[in-house]
Amino acid sequence: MPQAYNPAEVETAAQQYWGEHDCFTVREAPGQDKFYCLSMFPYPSGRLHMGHVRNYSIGDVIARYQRMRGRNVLQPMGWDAFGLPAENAAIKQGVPPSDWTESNIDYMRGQLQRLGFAYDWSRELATCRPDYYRWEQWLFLQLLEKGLVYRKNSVVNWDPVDQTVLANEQVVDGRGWRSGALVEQREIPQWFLKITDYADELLTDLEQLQGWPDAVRTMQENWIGRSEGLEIDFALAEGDDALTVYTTRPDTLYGVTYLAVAAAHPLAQAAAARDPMVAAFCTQTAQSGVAAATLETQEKKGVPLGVDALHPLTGERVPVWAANFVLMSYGSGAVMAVPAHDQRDWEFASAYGLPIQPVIGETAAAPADISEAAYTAHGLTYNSGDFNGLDFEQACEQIGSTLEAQQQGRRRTNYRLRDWGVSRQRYWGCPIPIIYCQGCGAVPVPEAQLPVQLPTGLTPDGAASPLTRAEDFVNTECPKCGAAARRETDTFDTFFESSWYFARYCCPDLDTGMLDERARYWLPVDQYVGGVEHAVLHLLYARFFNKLMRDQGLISNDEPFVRLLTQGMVLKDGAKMSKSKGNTVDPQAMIETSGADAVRLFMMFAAPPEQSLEWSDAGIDGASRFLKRLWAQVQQQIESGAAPADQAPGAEARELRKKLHETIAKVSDDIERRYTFNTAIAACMELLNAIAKLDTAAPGAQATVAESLDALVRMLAPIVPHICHSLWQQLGHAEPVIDAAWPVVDEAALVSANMQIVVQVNGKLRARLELPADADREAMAAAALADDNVQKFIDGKTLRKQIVVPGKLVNLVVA
Ligand code: ANZ
Ligand code: ZN
Repeated sequence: MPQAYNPAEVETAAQQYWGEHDCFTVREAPGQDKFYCLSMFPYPSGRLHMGHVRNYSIGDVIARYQRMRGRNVLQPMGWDAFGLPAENAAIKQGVPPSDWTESNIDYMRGQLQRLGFAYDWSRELATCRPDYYRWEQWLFLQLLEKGLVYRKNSVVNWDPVDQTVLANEQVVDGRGWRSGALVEQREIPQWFLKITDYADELLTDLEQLQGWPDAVRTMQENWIGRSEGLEIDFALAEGDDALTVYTTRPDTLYGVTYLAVAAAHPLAQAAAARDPMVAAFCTQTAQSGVAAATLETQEKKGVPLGVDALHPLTGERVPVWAANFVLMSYGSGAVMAVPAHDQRDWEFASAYGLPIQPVIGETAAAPADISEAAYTAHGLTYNSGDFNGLDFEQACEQIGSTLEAQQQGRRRTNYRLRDWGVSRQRYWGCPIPIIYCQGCGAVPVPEAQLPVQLPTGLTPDGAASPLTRAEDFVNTECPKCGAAARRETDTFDTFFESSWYFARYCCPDLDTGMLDERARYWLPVDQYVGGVEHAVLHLLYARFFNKLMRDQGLISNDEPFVRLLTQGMVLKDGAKMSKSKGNTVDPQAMIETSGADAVRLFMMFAAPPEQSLEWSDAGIDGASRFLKRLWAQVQQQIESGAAPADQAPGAEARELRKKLHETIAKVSDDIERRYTFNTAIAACMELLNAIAKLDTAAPGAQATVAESLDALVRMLAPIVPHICHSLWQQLGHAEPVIDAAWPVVDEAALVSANMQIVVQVNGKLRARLELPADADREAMAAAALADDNVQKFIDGKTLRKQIVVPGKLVNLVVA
């Protein structure tokens, strides 16, 4: 009596087996190829969503596949456990963030286990635990010593009613999310990491990342934003001072009609002290926010400073303005405005009636038309003194050299990338290990006193961080002079934790250091899988931390992630599944009704991993039906007993074998190189159909079906591991399918039982014939001569010559 497929039973049994045999705990095995497969760890928000299920199914398929290819595979899992949602939940429900977080972790761990992911749970980490964050406090202090950390004033969103700093996402239309109060910009001292010291390496090493999607590398490149240009000093008409500007278009120098500085520039500030109009403009600009995107689109506004500068080549006077589109934090906070060839300058000049002087054209004979908009393309110089008729490179070179010789110019590289402000005025994060002393200033916490533990019992109420009121935490002694002192109450940006967790998984139990030699064995991560929403910041910070840890002598790899797969979104009715849209499907319910394998199969089958996936209940049913068919086919095979020995396979069996080995080749390539798990599954489905179709009475059928099912179960094992675990056992194998070797292509089987040949008469195609693959020259010629159509063309003529190319063609020469 064949057993019916019962997913719940099969899945419990497989998971029990993996647990009892500790199947996924790994150790370093020097000499064996290692493979580190990592999926981005989740924020423990409460329950898994479909995006998680998809992400982790993809990672698991790759990990299990690599294991069957004989690699020593590490696949860990953990929790990105600090962050704002825990504080929000605490405010709503009155529970401390630690309790909320830990109970979410317990629930979600159970869900991941129910899905059968092959994680080494012995390495599980949660970033909110002191044995983890202690080492980032340690690293921070090392960097402070090295001069890679500094403190400076920086702007935050201040809610005057709740008396608290707000994260950007807590500011809704300029108002505090809870109080509704108008948010103010305030300057407070904050800690920064000098990521800009690594800007150049972060950019050039993108070259190494050939296993990353091009789009992600481009996004990183743009974010770093390297720009090569010239710094030019414009002497001020009165006094000895000069105003330095940064430009990437030295070729347009003769088109400068005014200079513009940021409102925060010292020259504007000095003018503000004299002139109330300037003062009013500066205050207003300071309030209106600093987001780069708004700078591009906002109305161009400015005010003249009443100061003139001198053009470094013509000596002409040009007025200096303050303008809201100039950023204090970029270049020198001042620009030479060329309204004819820069659109922002053009809009500004048009608004304030400043002259627009074209100096670039498509030909040297006439400048471009700039009556409707600036001409921003490169071209030839015009109306440019000694520098007419030059192209962009020539003009930059010659003008640059001239200014350098005058000591009024310097070549310079700038980056858009800013240093990373890591201070957050939040409770649920890693404490920044600093103590403030009246006498000694900011003093690092001595290494022996680490970790600085976050008190876990506090419940935030929406106003200032409860840490600032936790007197036991705040009050301490200065490590230098012993005087009463106060602890830093800011915590790290939670990107801090996620920037190095991939390394800590290698040695999560280490309590004498951040990393040990195990990290050198496992790193870099061979395959990283996660959402494309992390393409810029998380990946950039992780790459940065990797280099910091390398320069600290902890690891030796330059880059953390060799290959990156960015998975697409899960959609429902064409829209992103999300709580706010109310269109979520809870994976838990699907797992309970259809089983983990069906959910995994559907996820991997419905779309290639990098594209969005449209959720469909019918799709889940289709997946279940396929699993039932697979199960039934194996049952049938088992019932039919052992294959008769020494029965030579006939043409039909040989065709199935050919299909089998073609499938092995395709599935291997689809999983390993192309990541197209959907087409791999489609090929497996076709193979199952071909197996079912083969007449069981055909010569050699049974042995070929046995071989095919053996391989099919192994090929599907990474995707639907539970059912394959069971079927593999039922097929009589002692070792579990997770340790079975991936099937190997038999090249000989790929050769078809038949071959196609063409027949020509006097070089003209007259027939195509299908012959047995082993037909020799005589058999080919005989078949050619016997063909009806060929007969028509040789009938009544003399056969002069007969050319046979084995396996290909027969040419009959007649006269
Ligand atoms: C003159 C000029 C003429 C410019 C022209 C552009 C086109 P990237 O490529 O991003 O480095 N700029 C320089 N500092 C600035 C600041 N602090 N705030 C706003 N804009 C600033 O851009 C460099 C260009 O951006 C510089 O080249 C400068 O304008 C402007 F036809 O100088 B340019
Ligand atoms: Zn002191």
